[in-house]
Amino acid sequence: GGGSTTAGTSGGGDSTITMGFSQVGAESGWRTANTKSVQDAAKKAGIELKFSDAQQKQENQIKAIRSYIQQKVDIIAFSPVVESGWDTVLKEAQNAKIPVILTDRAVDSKDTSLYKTFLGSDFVEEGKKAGQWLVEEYKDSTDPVNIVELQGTTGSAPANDRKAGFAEVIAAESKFKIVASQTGDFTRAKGKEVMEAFLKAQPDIDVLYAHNDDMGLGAIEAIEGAGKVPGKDIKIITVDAVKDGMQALADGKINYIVECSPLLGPQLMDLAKKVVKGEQVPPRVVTEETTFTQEQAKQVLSTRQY
Ligand code: GYE
Repeated sequence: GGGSTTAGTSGGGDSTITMGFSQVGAESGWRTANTKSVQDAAKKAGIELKFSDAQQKQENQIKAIRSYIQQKVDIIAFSPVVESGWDTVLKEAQNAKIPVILTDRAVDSKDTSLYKTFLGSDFVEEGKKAGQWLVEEYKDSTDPVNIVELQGTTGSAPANDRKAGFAEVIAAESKFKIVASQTGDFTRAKGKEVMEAFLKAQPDIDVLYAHNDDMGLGAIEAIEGAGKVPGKDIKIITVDAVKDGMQALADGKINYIVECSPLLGPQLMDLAKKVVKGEQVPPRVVTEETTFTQEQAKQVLSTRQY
């Protein structure tokens, strides 16, 4: 347990692994489901979990990681709120010989020996899937398509990558135009607020691309508040496929959702056990995901786990 040098095997037969986990926050339905998945899986795996919520602030995550180092946990896992600025604290963990696993979001550190593996989705691919749906949806039209984009948290891997993947695919046709793009911090409240501003500034919006369901759901309130019909007057594409998002999709208010699974807990605990034992793990573990149309949402809604 925490405090052991050869973790899991030392001192009086205490083989419990202690994991320090620094979560991004509680900004979205996805995050809530992810936290539950991690907590449930730790319990099931017999791993002692020290959990902290950083409220979307990098400084809080750095503090949490430093405290886990001080407590000599066996392993640290965290979901980095933004991509940059982690080298110093990761080096501190490495010097203390505490292995680190990245879950959900990536860091941009050049030195990949600073962490053992990165478990999570391929966010560029998610952005591409969103773009591909749009290309297909407008394949018979030559008219300009005006798109507004609600970005995730500035500097986060999912915001950077979902933007890039989407932009790459729609760039193939000049009719697609992103007329406004701004962060909504992955929250419902901010999604609503920014969409209200978009609607005031942009007379002609055809499509909303929101980097997560929650911002899309907030935007739906703004669109309805402006007397427009979401899913019809403005087509909406989001990412995640949490229950509320899937409900809105089934109801015709969202047009397409790219799935991003928050159920990373069991895989994280498996990887953690292997790393603590000194076993080799793949440097990158990508989550499997799909996409949903309105018809598909109606079919699977009742069986969604999150
Ligand atoms: O899409 C969003 C959450 O990092 C994949 O963070 C995650 C994203 C998810 O707030 O809803």
